[in-house]
Amino acid sequence: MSIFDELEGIHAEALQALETAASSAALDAWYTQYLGRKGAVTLQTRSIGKLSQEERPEFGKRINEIKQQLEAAYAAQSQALKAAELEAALMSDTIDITLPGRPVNPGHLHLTTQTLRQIYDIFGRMGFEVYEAPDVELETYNFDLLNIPDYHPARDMWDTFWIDQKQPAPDGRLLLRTHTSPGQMRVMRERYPEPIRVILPGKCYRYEQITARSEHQFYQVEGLAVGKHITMTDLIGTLTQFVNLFYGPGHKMRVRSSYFPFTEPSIEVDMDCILCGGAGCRVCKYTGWLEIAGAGMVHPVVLKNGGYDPDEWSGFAFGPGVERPAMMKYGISDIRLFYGNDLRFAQQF
Ligand code: FA5
Repeated sequence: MSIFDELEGIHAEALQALETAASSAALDAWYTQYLGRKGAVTLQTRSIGKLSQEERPEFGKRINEIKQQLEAAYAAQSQALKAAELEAALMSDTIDITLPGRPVNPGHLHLTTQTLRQIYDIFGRMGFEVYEAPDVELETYNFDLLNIPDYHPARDMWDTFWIDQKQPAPDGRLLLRTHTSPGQMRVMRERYPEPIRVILPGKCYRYEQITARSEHQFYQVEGLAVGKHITMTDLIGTLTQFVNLFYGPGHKMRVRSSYFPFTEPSIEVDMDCILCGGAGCRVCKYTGWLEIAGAGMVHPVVLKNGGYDPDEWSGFAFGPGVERPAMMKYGISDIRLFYGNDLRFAQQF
């Protein structure tokens, strides 16, 4: 077979193969096989040396013609394939508007937020407004002004996360508030000489072991009332009303003498165990009672630090948590479930 015949054979074969290249990948392979650097047509140019001087121009011309034809055929086929592929993609992407929609999960408020809102609502009805104080607090507001100086052993009641300060701040050391009580001082200093009736919700932080009952971040809702004739009876009446509205009517409440440096006298408030109705169970440690808040009459030193003359003014304060009351109300046995991000828990409320 002459070199010319061989060339024509390759030409015919390439055209036929092109017709069967039905995908971009097959087309690329075809191009490499015939027109690529080591393709069959390209390699034919090397045969030119085997021809006589007279035959060479004719052979060269024919190779060029074939190359051009194949390039054109390749371009046409490539365009046709792309159009077909686009058409197929468009067909498969077609939106079938008759299909039923996928349900959208809109989410809902977290149990902590729901509980906070219930608490705002209850105290709002009793005339308390919401006051927000900072999470990052000065040591002096969290402790000293609340009658807990540096040397005071009561500081051990609140294990503290201190803020790492590169340079000492002029107003003293910073910390993450260990309770919402420093807000008492902020609101008093801002509002003097007006009477006060506020709740101060917020997150508290304690360098504590995490257990089923204790988190190192949790919420409290501080309550503060300051006026001219406020007594312990007002405090107990307010808390009784809270228990009735939050847990439902018919609950018993009791107060026990306690100690907080910023209240005098101080009390611990208990209610009958919501799970066993006071009969005694594991949750109430078989006492029939559950602690719901620390409270007391605002200490004269604290009133004075807030700008209020204790001979003229008096006040009460209380500080329940939020998660623990919610645990009691909804029968939740482990506080860690609140912030574990398990949807099976969150979706129940
Ligand atoms: C206080 O923090 C006082 N500031 C409360 C107070 C305010 C007393 C005003 C008098 C007047 P205590 O450390 O007991 O007190 O915390 C109060 C409530 O916060 C507890 O009853 C509990 O509900 C909640 N609490 C405390 N520590 C944790 C914790 N680690 N995890 C979850 N809740 C907690």
